Amino acid sequence: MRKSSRLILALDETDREKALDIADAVSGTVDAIKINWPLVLSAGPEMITELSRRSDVICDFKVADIPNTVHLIVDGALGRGASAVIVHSFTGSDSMKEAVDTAAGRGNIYAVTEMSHPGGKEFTAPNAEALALVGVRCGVKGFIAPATRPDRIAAIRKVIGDREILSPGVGAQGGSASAAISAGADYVIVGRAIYKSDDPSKVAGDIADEIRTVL
Ligand code: O7E
Repeated sequence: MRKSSRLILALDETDREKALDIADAVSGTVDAIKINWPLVLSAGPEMITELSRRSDVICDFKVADIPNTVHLIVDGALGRGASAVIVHSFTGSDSMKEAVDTAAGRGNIYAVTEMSHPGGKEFTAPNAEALALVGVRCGVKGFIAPATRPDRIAAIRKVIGDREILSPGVGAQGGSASAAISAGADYVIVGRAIYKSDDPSKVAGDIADEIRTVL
């Protein structure tokens, strides 16, 4: 994934045509497009391939399963053209290692350690540093840390060295792109603030400009 605007679009739009229009509008600005179950369930897994012609695609399937099932999901997503897959880290080192081994030479694995919504403070935040250490040992490319709590981005950065941090929670969830980058994130992930706006291209450009002010 290139590291230019440091902005990743979370394309949770469920209308296939609208999703493709938005992807076309912002693909020159964003460094990657992240897709999740809402778009895959409504438009089909072929959207992974379709979008991969426009941008790097990160499949945010938050995989949380036994190693064999992790292998099948990661293999399927990369086989359709994804550049990266996101997995949960709480499943443990064997599942995370299986994801990394399956992706080797074909793509990257990012691990979720702490979620950005208020409920993320209940179980994920208290365990995030320990989960991140396991992810480092398993060789993941990077981690997901919450833009809604920049102090937590800084805390995860201390544990993971120079591995990447992708940070969701900007805009609709109240987080700030520049604060997340300043706290140590490499990229921010933005969904509704872009894909629900009247002018996705302009909003993406504005967020990229904001990020540039703190680089
Ligand atoms: O709030 P939005 O609309 O900007 O969308 C945020 C996206 O990031 C959405 O797809 C959501 O599923 C995802 N996300 C979070 O919001 N919080 C998290 O803690 C983790 C993710 C996520 O993407 O995890 C993997 C990157």
